[in-house]
Amino acid sequence: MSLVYINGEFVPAEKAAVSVFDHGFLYGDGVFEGIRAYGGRVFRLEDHVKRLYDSAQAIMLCVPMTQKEMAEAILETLRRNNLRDAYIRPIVSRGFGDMGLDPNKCKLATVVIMATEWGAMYGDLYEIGLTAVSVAVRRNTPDSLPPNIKSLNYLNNIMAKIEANIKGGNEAIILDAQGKLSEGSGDNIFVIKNGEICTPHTLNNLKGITREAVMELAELGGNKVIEKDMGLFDLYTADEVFVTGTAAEVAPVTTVDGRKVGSGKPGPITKELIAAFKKLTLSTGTPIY
Ligand code: PXG
Repeated sequence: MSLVYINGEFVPAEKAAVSVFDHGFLYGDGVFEGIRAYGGRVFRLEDHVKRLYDSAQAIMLCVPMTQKEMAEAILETLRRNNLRDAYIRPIVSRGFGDMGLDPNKCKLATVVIMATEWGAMYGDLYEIGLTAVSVAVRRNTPDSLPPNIKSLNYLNNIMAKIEANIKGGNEAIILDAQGKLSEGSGDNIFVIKNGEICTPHTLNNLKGITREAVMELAELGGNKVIEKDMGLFDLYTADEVFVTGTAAEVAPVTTVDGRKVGSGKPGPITKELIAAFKKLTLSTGTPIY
């Protein structure tokens, strides 16, 4: 049975519980990360911990441990669960409070770390490509809830996912309030046209760690990634499209709103990046043991 880290203790999964008065549950007041381990190494652990603390800083949430202690707690959770290939979910919520939304009523943040065995998210879709559909729901604006905060309030993304499910898509394409491309429900988007690899700026989406890694890999391969504003037209007329995320990894998109992308099969640059990313995940990272 798996063990869950809760406020410094390891608790058996079925007993791992947080109060219903925790503001993470009452209001989605908290932040989280999604991290992967490959072959006994945690991919970009420090970057994920840094982003967790940046998210916390943005909502004025004090994490009751240092970044170094958090990284160590993540590694220890993996060790206690004897994991080598895993998905790790650290969560920091505002903590126990009363029924009012005032965060000042919560004296101490709740820290939870869960880890589970995990393989490929999309199965054979990495060969075929995903079906993506644009959705009516728009991404939260940066002046209401900045999409850069990986907060426990994921309803914006979940609304998009619900719509994608209804429309029969594997992933949602979310636009911002101006109709600019932002991201998928849980991944960033890349668009390739005439050999040029483009991705939206990160003001209207989460600054993905996989996105960053893929940009580095593209550059190493001699292709600089251009960050720019794009719209649906750019997706409909692209040669290749792919999404990136800790869960999704690098996943080709071969249909957008019923339009075939390029040849309708995963394109050559996408395939190269999938292979390079796989190599990177298996050859780098913080050793667990
Ligand atoms: N955008 C959003 C909105 C995300 O939630 C990414 C981009 C990719 O970021 P990273 O750093 O992982 O490359 C994410 C992260 C899921 C799931 O079940 C996915 C995420 C988070 C939680 C659940 O697919 N992706």
